[in-house]
Amino acid sequence: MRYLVTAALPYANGPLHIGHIAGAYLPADIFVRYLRLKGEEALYICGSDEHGVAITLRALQEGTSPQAIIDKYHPLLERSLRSLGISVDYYGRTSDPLHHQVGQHFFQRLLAKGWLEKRAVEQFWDPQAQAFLPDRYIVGTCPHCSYEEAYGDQCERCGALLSPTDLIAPRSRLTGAAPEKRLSEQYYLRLDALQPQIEEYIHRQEWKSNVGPVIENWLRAGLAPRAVTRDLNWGIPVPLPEMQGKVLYVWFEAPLGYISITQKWAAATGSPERWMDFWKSPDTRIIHFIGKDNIVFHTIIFPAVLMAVDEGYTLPAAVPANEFLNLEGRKISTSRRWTVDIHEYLEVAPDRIDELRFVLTALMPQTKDRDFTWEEFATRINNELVATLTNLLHRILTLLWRNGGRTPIQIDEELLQARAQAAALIGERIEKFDFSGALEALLHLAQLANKTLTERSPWHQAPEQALRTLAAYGDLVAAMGTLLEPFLPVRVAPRLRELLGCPLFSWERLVQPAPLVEEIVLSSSPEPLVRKLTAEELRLLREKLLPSQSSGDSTSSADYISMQDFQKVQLRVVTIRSAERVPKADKLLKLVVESHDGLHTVVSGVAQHYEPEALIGQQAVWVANLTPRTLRGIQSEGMLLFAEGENGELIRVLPERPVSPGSLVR
Ligand code: B3M
Ligand code: ZN
Repeated sequence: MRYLVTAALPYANGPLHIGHIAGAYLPADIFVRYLRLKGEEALYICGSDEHGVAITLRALQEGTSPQAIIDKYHPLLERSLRSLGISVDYYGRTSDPLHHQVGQHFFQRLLAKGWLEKRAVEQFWDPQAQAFLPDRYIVGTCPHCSYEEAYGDQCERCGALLSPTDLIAPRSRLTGAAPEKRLSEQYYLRLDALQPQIEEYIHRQEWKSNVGPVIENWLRAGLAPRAVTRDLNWGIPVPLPEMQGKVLYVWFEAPLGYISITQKWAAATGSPERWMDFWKSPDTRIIHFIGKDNIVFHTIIFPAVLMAVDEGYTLPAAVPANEFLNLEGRKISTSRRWTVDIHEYLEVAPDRIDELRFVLTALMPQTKDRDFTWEEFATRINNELVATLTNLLHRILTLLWRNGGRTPIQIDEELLQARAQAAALIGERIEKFDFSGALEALLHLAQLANKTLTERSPWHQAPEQALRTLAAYGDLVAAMGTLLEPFLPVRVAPRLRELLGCPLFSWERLVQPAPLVEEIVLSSSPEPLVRKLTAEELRLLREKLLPSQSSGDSTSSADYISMQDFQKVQLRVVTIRSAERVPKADKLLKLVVESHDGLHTVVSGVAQHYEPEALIGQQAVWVANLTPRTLRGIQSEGMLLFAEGENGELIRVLPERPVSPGSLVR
């Protein structure tokens, strides 16, 4: 069996932060390092995702070109990953011409196979720029709070979900011109027709507990055709003459980057054909490490595309998506500068990389969101990594050094069995994508060794006796040089092996209760492998890396409203009784909600974030006393509240547990 391991291609419009690392890049790295120690052929592929509105918006905001944006962030992303010991075999980029060819080939193949259909959809046009405008490219006055810089998809000040038609005096962010409505032709992938094949694929796989239900929700709601082209002048041009000025939708082509980057890797090795060993062979398991916001793209859309092109592609064998890592109790957000960026961490604590890997593994959001705090960063390092793990090694090695620095090992059945069982359990948990559980098993082995060492107390023994006692730990210490490798590969594991003069052992040997070495010979005086984090260091980390709110988003006095004003807003919890799409408005849903005084109709701009069926019976927070307005001919009363995720997804706001419809929110 061989493995192709990928991690989500980060958008080249900003730096990597600890949430990205804990979400996808670190779990993939632990997994691939472990596979290699088992002697498996494991290829780790990643690269920059360089197309899409996310990139062009950033260019707009910085008054520069998309090319300048990706050329600024692509190297930073790769450098950040490699500095963290993320052992990507090839880090590519989707602006590469080869990726364009792959994207266009897939589009043409789908078209030829009849899986694409053309539709005319209403879009906004900038007559001056002669360009179609994504909703976020339109700005105007918010109908709710009169904020004059509200975007066409959402008002940043009051959070209202908007459509460009809601804005008062809408204007293009490109030229200031008033947008016009035009029909624009786009190609849609017929996911509806592909649903039977997709369901057959989904139901023959195992899915993590936090992934399966998300997929089932989408399947149960019924897959709708999905746009694979859009009006943008940045991305992979649609390879059809009549589609000038249009590009492939970023989420259609980005996963194809896994294939094009594998082709780049193969070419770089001098054997271009080798990419097919990973993408067109039944002997390969393809595993995509991603964050939960990318589940549908990796488990439904990408496999559907691979099946539909009918060119013998291997489908993903597992998509172990992680949940989100929060920072000090709040969502990490690059745009709101509430983040710990990797390149800044590397500047402040360049010799504490394994420590960050250790804490992010311990706090890995594998099946639920987790919270990173600097307090816990310090306690995990000092009380677990140092006190339990590296102190054990330091105690044994310093004592050994003081007693001559070398000794034949002594076989201690209890410790040998413990090491073999721990190695098996660590491997088992890694193979189940339970990386924090694997780390716990490693710490448990260290706790057991600490306990027996304290009981035997070689420091109270005469030198010869002490040496004999220490000799029993020789095998364990040698094994640690490899057991630590998937987790702490940047300094701790290599330094331990260097001190002992030990190689990396194959994992197959670690699970056998047979000695790995005959003697231990220390190459130099052992210094602590990890130092405790001092209060001063912690203060410095907090100060430098726990950012205050940037002025752009902090609430300045100009934005304050009086309590009297706020009390005018009537918020109530409602139950959604029905939900349906609004014809010719692919962002709107018509909801009927139940409050204390009966039923109300609300038109909500969440059709691209929620399938109607998924909302029925659910509760939400309703702004009850907004002036009713007519949207697409429907009288909409009030609005429901949704929070914005880091990648712009919308997440329903609801009470911690169900309450009776109409309950006031105070
Ligand atoms: N570029 C980044 C994200 O949504 C997105 C992943 C693409 S993976 C093919 O986290
Ligand atoms: Zn507003």
